[in-house]
Amino acid sequence: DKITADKRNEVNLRKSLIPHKQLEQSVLFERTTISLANNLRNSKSGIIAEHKRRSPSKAIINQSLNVQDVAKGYENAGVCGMSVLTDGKYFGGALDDLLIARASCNLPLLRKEFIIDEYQLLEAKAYGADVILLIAAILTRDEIKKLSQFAKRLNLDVLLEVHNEEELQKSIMPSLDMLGVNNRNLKTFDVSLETSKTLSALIPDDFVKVSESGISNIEAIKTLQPYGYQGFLIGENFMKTDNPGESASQFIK
Ligand code: IGP
Repeated sequence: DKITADKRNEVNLRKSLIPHKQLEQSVLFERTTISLANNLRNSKSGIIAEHKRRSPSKAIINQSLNVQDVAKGYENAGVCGMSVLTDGKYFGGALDDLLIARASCNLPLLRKEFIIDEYQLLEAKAYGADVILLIAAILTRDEIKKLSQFAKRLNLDVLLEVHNEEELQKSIMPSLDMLGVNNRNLKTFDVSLETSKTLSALIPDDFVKVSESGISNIEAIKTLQPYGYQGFLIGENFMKTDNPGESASQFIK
């Protein structure tokens, strides 16, 4: 589809400008990564707080904050990890946002991106990520396998995102660490926590369960925990405020 075609062009351009050897030689490539999955298994809050300037569903969320302040705020709040949108076209993010977040905090960082190529995993590593997102809706089972196995070789955690049972069934494999259920319908942008509730029973226990999108209060988390969710990916609810770190801290006791 459209997003995949856009990404293909972007990745080809990037590859021609920065060869993969150069990424592999960057300083951060040697860094020891931090496991978000382990953090989530050992934490009560389970919050993964996102940096997101805008989105296709909401237009502008926040354009005035800088990544450094947001990262430090989230870390001080005590979140388990931070998600950084690196897609420019749809979300107004950049790989440099990831780099700045890395320089500003010690949280495990998720590169939030439409990953379609192993080259983007080398970029994730070179720019300081600890975790990568794979979206079942845009990948075949073979692609998920190839990309997740490559990520594991780079010591990156893998969060696999699904929206429905079919995507879940096609994706289950041992090279994944976390299974994320996206509560936002990709076509209508409607959010419903029912998606997380329905799919939870189908996720094998070896994976950390993460509920993504549309979480706007602590009650939502309390509702999802009995279904086995240990991770809660929250963007807009924090980013729409003047102080995302302070907003996140209200979710953590
Ligand atoms: C965060 P929200 O509703 O709290 O801002 O959602 C996160 O789940 C959302 O940004 C997201 C996303 C994605 C963005 C989930 N999966 C895939 C881009 C691509």
